[in-house]
Amino acid sequence: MKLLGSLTSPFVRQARVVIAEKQLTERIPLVETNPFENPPELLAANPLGKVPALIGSEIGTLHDSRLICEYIDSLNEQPRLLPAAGDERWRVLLRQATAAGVMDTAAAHVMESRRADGMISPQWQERRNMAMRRGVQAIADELHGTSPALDMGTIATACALAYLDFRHPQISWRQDHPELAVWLDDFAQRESMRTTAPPA
Ligand SMILES: N[C@@H](CCC(=O)N[C@@H](CS)C(=O)NCC(=O)O)C(=O)O
Repeated sequence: MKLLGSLTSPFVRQARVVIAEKQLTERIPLVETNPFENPPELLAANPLGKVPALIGSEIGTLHDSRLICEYIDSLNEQPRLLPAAGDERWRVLLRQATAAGVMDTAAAHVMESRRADGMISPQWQERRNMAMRRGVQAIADELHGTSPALDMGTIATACALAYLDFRHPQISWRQDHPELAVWLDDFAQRESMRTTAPPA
């Protein structure tokens, strides 16, 4: 198997962290892929032309980071990152969905800011800034006073917040949520996070 992805995408990082936590890095190496160059291998693997895409699974080619993460989680039990059933499964999935929404909004904001002069919409930029701030607020409220386990939700959350640090300093989320910043800084010490950090 191999994972097609870029070194800067938070969606790809989420899959890479899951792969690392499951000790599957040698079995599922990353093949650096820039989606904006439309490489034929990526277009064949994902009709949407986005990364990540997973090639060579026993059920064929997979795309979408959440689907890829769930498939990788099914490959072994060490550790299980998505509870199989019960309330905890829904809590983890909700946390993952909020983080995915922050990533979607953050990535769209980056794309908007790369448009030609005069084509950038300040209204959309502001709408996305507000959505990212509300997303972080929801994450902070949910994690407040807890010691969250390593799971699909916390991995997605860490990748989303780290992406805001990387691409969106204007959000200044650390000032508003110091407890969350402490949590991320601690989580970021994990080897899976250190080895997948975007290039400086
Ligand atoms: N929902 C997708 C989103 C993936 C995504 O948007 N990836 C970006 C990189 S951060 C991409 O490939 N963009 C290329 C494009 O939009 O054409 C997932 O979770 O995998």
